[in-house]
Amino acid sequence: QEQTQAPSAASSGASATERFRSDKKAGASADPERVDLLAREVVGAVHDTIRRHKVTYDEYNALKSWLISVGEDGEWPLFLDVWIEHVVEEVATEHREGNKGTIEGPYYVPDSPDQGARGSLPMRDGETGTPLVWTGKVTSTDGSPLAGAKVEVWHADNDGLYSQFAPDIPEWNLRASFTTDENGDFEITTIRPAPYQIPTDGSCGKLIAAAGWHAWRPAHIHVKASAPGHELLTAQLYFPGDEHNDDDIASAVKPELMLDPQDAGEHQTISYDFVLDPE
Ligand code: MBD
Ligand code: FE
Repeated sequence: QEQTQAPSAASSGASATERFRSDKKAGASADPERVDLLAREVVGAVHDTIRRHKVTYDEYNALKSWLISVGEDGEWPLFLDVWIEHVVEEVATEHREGNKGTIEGPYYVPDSPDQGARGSLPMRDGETGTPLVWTGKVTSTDGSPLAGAKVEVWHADNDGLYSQFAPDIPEWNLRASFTTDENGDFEITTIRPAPYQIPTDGSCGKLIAAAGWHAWRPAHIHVKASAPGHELLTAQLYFPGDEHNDDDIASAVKPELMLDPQDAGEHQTISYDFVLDPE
């Protein structure tokens, strides 16, 4: 795997913490009975692991030290979205008949600039990467086209970096929203993103190194598709042949999310539609 520049923990980890706080995603406090049940079960699962594997004081203190540093680095959003969110997503969307989705991850920013039904993600002059032209349609599960649906797209650049989380990238670079036309259609121009390595210099990187894991996610395009009266779909789209499609560190790849890019001279074309579940 070609080595890409890893964004520093200080920039991408801490920005993800600020982002999460300012989006006010943290919901209202849960029902005390739920808190009691869930907290007891999670703590009990830790107790079981300690007994089963005879965890030592050295190991307990290593955990304590690591947990403290995850917070100091601002890497809780990264840790949770990489190792926990995929199961939350699985449970939250198991009833759906429309498109499969997957995790949001730590780098979504709401209110990206709207480009209408057809247009390009904002990018720098000479933005590196194979140009991609993506055509698609948004429909409801009964097949009816959804006009005025919103398709929000964000992805890493050719160095695996996200605008607003890595330094020195224009604010809305490779982030945009689109609104489907009267037939539910859209056409999006962008570049192919690179595989993403989660920061190796922070606490999540320390865990990965200590456990002998790798830090890679396959190249992916993040998307949210939404329409009035329908459930919000959050997904990521992947490219066939990526060496990390089968061992994504974030466990977020599904076969239904695989693209089928076609060469078309200087660029590639992809076709991917969204089917949304009525609320
Ligand atoms: C990413 O780009 C991402 O999508 C996820 C889920 C976690 C870390 C970085
Ligand atoms: Fe991502």
